[in-house]
Amino acid sequence: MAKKERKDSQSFNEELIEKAKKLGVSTCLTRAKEIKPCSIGVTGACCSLCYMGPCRLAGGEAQGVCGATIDTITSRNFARSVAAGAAAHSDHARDLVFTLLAVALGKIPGIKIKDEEKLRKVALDWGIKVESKTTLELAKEVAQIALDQFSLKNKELNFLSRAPRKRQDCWKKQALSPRGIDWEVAETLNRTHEGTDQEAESILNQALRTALADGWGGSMLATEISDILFGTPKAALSRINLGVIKEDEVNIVVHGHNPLVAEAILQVANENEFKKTALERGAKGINLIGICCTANEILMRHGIPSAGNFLHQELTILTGAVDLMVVDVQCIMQALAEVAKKFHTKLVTTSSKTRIPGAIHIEFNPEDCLKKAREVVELAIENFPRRLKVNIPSKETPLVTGFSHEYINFMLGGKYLASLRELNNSIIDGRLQGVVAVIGCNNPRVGLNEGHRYVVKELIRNNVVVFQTGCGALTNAQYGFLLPEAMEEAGPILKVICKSVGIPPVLHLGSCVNNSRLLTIFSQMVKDGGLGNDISTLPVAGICPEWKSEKALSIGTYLAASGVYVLFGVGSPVGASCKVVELMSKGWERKIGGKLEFEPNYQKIIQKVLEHLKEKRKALGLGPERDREVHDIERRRALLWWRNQLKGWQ
Ligand code: SF4
Ligand code: MSK
Repeated sequence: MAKKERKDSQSFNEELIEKAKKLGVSTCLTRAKEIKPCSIGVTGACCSLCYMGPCRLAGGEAQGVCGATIDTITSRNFARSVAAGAAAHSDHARDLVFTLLAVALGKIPGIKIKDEEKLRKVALDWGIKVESKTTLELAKEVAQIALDQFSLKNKELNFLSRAPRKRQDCWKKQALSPRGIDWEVAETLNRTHEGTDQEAESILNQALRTALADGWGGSMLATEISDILFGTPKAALSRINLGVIKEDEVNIVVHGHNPLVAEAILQVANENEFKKTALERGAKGINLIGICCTANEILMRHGIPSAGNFLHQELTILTGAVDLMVVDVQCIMQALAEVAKKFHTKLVTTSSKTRIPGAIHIEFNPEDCLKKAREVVELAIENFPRRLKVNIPSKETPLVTGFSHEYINFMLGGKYLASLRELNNSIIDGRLQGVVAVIGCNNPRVGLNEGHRYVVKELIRNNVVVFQTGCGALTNAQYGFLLPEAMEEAGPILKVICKSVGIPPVLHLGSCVNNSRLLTIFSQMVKDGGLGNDISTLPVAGICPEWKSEKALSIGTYLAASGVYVLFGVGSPVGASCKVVELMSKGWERKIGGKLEFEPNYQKIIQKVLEHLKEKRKALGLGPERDREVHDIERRRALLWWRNQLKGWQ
């Protein structure tokens, strides 16, 4: 299955790239070939922090005008990127907190809290008394405490208490426990200002603190509050690829990150009035489609199909069938406006934080989101008759999505025994070698998703269960890896597990901010027992094969700071400094149990990760896979039947 999808998926991308060339439109894929990366900046050796420079340090001994060394410059550049990534995730979270507050105060009558149980759980985790409080009262209290997380002064972030005790102690011992989210981001900018912190290790410590404020702060808040507001994902079937765009319907593509815009449009697009107007305009209906992480959010919660990943944003417009593309924040290419101009497509921005020249701006605020969503849908319907020639690749690939932390617990233990114990047991008895999170973006410099496809294929072949998020998940969904049928590419034991539980070998956990689900899952794996007393003792790892975003650097750093070995593909933004490379690898491993390395060779990434899982297993005394008999579901049923018969005879 996966093999067949792979070929088709590539071929129709190429078809549209050809179309772009004929129309004289450039895409990120063509621009990535034309623009070579700066050979000095690519390894972090360029400093532009002040106007005595920019200073480009080409040799190991060189210094900037201020005397800054290569170690200082690369660590400062890295820390600044982490701060930018943390700020992006956390500002996204802040917008959701304001949405929750607006709902709690009754300011958005059309939006209701979907997961009251999760609201109560978060409230209890935070020590809020839940008895005798209404849902809206609790929502207000949770929102207010969530807002405080951005500016905490003498307290640690609330969600740090989810981490295993040993991890919390490690952060305390190393003075890494983050304070308020905004505090850490602002302090990173100050420390890395020209003439401030000049010691690489100290600068990197601040990068760790800031990343932790993202993972256990901003990203976790964004995940939990989105679940409370819009529902905690459950397994669902959906589809992906450009073929989900429909020739005879009004196509609205939602792109970006904040789920509010997409949720509001989804809600109003189903109103009868709009369905009727769409019919009057000659369309059979209204088709909502996601791109990038907005796609992940609405795929996970509603099974809304996705046209693809980060690399597909320009290609969707090139089909000529997108009546309107609506964007909010992050990962939105400025080139979209130029591509849209060649077609009838309306490009709509919705956030004051992301204005694009040439786009129509319809600003969404929590209080008026449904009204603004109606304006967007109306505009899309109006635009439908203006379509010219369309060219929609016919291929679409089915997928299974919705593996929230809660759903994985339910899937493995049912409603009353929900836990990750079964996952731990499979690792303990050697059926599974471990768990690897494959995260992050697509990078057009890598070619058509070679990295994501290769690492996932190799991991499942080696009986490693894969959790995927972000655009990587959308990529491998296109290759059929998010389907139970992909078990045919898995190692024999993982295949049997997938067959008996009824899951794909690659589980889709959601968007970029949903990487915080990994922290919750890894913490629970420790608590559920048998795999040591810290995240750093688990046979787990993270791979970010095709990173491009500062957010990816923040994610990788918070996973490392939480005790995980993380490998990034593509290239190293700190490669200019051997000292910084060493500090982030062996140095962090000694200090915090996790480490971050950059390795452009995908075969080596897999070798290193498998070796790491083996070492972790050995340290736990688990050894290699046990020689045991594995049964598929039919054989298990037969055994159960015989056991019951025997009981009856005794
Ligand atoms: Fe150059 Fe120092 Fe200014 Fe950086 S901070 S640009 S190294 S003078
Ligand atoms: S959208 S940050 S390309 S995963 Fe979250 Fe995709 Fe990376 Fe953007």
